[in-house]
Amino acid sequence: MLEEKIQTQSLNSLILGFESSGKSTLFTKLAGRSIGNETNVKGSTIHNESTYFVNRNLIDTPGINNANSLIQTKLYEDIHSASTIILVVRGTHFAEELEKLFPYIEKATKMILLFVTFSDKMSPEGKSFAS
Ligand SMILES: Nc1nc2c(ncn2[C@@H]2O[C@H](COP(=O)(O)OP(=O)(O)OP(=O)(O)O)[C@@H](O)[C@H]2O)c(=O)[nH]1
Ligand SMILES: [Mg+2]
Repeated sequence: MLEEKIQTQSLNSLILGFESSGKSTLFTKLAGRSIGNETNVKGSTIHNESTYFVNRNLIDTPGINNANSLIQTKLYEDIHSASTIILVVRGTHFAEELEKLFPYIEKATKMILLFVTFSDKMSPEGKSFAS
């Protein structure tokens, strides 16, 4: 039973980022199917959505904000039980979002993957800085 739980936990990949950073859009691209909540309305994802992706349970999460403490508490639990964190950071707000996300992951000994969204909206200076 415990072994089963550890195995399940170790196969979770959690998509994490601020509201409207493009998490659900990335989930849709990786999953190959839409969950229908990729909109420009902040907080459009209100609960976790999962799919099976490359031997893992890929989880789309509600965006980080400071308003809904229940969602935030659940996020901390999910971060704790995931083996991989997929960070989603807008290229247009790269340094600021990465800095604010850091406290969520600094104590996490996991694989971290970083996806930069909104690269189409980045300034040429920003793009050359990031590359
Ligand atoms: N221009 C541009 N728009 C994007 C990009 N990625 C996502 N979007 C748009 O940004 C909006 C928000 O995207 P979502 O994928 O819903 O963002 P989210 O992080 O899931 O948002 P919440 O669930 O509300 O936290 C949608 O209208 C997307 O079409 C991108 O790389 N470039
Ligand atoms: Mg979403």
